[in-house]
Amino acid sequence: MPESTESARYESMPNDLEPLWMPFTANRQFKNAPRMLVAAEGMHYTTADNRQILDATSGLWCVNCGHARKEITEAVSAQVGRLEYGPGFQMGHPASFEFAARLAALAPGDLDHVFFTNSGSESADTALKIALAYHNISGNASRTRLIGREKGYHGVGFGGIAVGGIANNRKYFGSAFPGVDHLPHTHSLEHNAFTKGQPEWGGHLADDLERLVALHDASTIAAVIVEPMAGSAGVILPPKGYLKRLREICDTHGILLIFDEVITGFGRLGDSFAAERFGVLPDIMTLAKGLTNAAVPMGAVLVRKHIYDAFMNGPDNAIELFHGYTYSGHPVACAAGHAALDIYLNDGLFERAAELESYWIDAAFSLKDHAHVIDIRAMGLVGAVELEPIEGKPTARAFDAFLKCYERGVLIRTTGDIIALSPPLIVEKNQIDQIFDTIGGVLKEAA
Ligand code: PXG
Repeated sequence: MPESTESARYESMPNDLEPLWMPFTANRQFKNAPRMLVAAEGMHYTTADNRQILDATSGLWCVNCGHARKEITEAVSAQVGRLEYGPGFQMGHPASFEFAARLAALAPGDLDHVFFTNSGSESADTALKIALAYHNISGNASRTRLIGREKGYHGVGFGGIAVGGIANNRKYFGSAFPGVDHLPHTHSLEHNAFTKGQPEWGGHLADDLERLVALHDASTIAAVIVEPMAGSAGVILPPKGYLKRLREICDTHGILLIFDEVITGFGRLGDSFAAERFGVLPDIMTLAKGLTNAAVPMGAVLVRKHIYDAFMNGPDNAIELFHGYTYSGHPVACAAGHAALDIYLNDGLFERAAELESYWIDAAFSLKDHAHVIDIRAMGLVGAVELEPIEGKPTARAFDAFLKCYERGVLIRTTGDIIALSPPLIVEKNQIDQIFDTIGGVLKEAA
């Protein structure tokens, strides 16, 4: 294809928007007034009408190093030319082993074995399957029950929606998976509104796991999965002591603890992982998004040594886990992952997020007295501004703010009536100001 035609394909408005069924999108509304992104660099997107949009959401919480990083582009294109694909079943290539070793070294404790997937959803399903299989091969085949949490998001696979706790993501799809139960969520405007950082109230909600153990018996429970900070539900930070308490109860009863760190991994909370930030070691950790800076899709599941070792008992020539994807450990994704990890470490981006935290929190709290703001939550470089829903029109107030911010050059994300913010970790202070000034202006006008 001549270059001019090719660039037209990627940089101008398409003739026909109809055939694409867009994910998690109001298709007809979008197609009536499309918001089309054609390029990106650093902190900004370029739109089809050639406007610069400040990215306050790292795409979908995933472009933590900022856009179009040259190091990643070069690593990816070199790998496509060197080995674009190699089978991952019964064959290997160096980049996946090297990347697994680097992730194991970065992860806390003995989370030292890595299973590669292609997305956060696949990571969640993989983690749940590993938990079930682990108990099965360890002589505890009755441990088949999985425990999630209300408002949890673990992607859209059947396992993920079974343990997930967002009604719209589950209600159309049958009972999904038998024997699942849920802990209560920890969101409370009554007790915790406008808390900076981790809330004081709610640590005791972890004790509900004891109630589920009493109800079902520990011998039936395989694992508990939670996001250390609930992202999709609107940035719900863990109450003080909550995660430690979950860890203790899991230890008491031989239940595996899974942290879904698809959003919290790679610096979002001012540390490599939430497990580090909160000082609680899970048995299994799921990753995706920032793993490759989203340049190539990839997910990963990290497991502690005793879990991997439990599988390594049969004959040497037996496949130990009947699970995997055509693209597990894809060479091009590994190349992107290596380059992203280099950037995180060389540029000190996790530390940068920690250093900016107090500036970020103060900037977020500058919106405290705006009309209809009923809560602000923030930590690391993540934050939420919760708005009072318009009576009879839930989500409308936040979506209106989303559209107006986009018109004014700032990309935010909304979930329900909550504005969720997660800028790339390269964000500058003046850009933080721009994000909250723009939102503040929009809220003031709408009031
Ligand atoms: N676990 C968690 C904690 C997530 O946040 C997934 C799993 C699934 O990842 P994949 O790669 O399969 O989408 C996610 C994804 C939002 C939003 O704005 C959140 C996600 C994805 C898209 C939008 O709330 N989280």
